[in-house]
Amino acid sequence: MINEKLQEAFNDQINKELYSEYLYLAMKMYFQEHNLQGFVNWFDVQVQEEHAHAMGMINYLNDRGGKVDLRAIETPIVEGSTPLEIFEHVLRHEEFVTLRINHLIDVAEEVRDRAAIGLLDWYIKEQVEEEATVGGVLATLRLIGEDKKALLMLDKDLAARTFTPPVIG
Ligand code: OFO
Repeated sequence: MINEKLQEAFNDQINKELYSEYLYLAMKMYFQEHNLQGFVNWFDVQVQEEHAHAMGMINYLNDRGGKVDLRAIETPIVEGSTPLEIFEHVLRHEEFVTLRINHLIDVAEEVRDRAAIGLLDWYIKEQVEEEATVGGVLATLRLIGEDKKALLMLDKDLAARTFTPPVIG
């Protein structure tokens, strides 16, 4: 059986992962409205990744005989009205998620749940990757500035991103 405090922390994080999915879906809609189909694809992959992150935690609670408590997902608010501002928001959001995963690790360590620590090790590495990927797009957007042609070239690049279901744990 899983410790109750850790179960609560997992349930809270499941909600945050589902919120991330919802937030990126809202951002995908922004790019859909602006007809930047490569960005649409990039966020579509992001949505699927966040869903997989939530499912990884749901499956873990199930495997440990825990109780999954699905809570209301907050309305996503997309901060910013340009691709650059939106990616700044994505980075802020991922940094926040990294903090929350670190908190979850603290709880797992406090209750000495080694299996959870092993699982969360995957999540913390994933956060390093997420922040690096987002930081890369953000750096390109800063270089692009107001150059519409360059923005369309980036859009083309982002169209190549594909989703590979992650092997979590
Ligand atoms: Fe689940 O990593 Fe982004 O939020």
